[in-house]
Amino acid sequence: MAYTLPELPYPYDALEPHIDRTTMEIHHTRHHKGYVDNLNKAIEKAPAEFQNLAIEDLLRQIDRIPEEIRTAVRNHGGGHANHSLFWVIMSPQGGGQPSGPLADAINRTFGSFDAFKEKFTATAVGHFGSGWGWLCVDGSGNLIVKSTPNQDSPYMEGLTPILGIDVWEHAYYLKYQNKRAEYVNNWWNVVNWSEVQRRYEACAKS
Ligand code: MN3
Repeated sequence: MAYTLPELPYPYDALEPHIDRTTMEIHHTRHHKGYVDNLNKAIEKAPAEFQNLAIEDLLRQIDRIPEEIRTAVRNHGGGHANHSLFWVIMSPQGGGQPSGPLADAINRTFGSFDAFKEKFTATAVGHFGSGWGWLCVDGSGNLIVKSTPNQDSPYMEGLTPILGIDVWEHAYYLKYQNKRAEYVNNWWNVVNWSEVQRRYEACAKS
């Protein structure tokens, strides 16, 4: 079973003006597709136990993947998982603030939603070079804000990402050029909190 490029749950222009149509189309049809194709090429050479795994389960075992293909799985498998999450935690009906158990956990952990937002923004904007900013849940249910380099995934560290922003230049350069902070600040307007809440609550149950 090969990994496949997921459809976006909205049209390419749906996140305008915050993320432009051309960026979304290139990002999905070329960048994400490239990660999927290269992951499939790498995984063909993997032992049977690594075939047919959900991408999250494959990445959780990154240290057990044979060395010849580990870097390819890290980069392209991470890229596939990261982008698959990224598309669904955004929505044209996004923005605002979370509610329910996630809002309570954010207040408990960071003091307030604004303090969380400030920390997440500073982490994403301040990450040097290509990478991702994340809100993750650890094995004890704690919330963690962090960044990862390149296409490294929080699953590789035993964390479950529930919100993430791509801060590779390909995610914003056409519209924002070098102004990453402006991109990150505008991105909050498209965050799909109901999906992030659903993912948080799924962690709490498991
Ligand atoms: Mn990207």
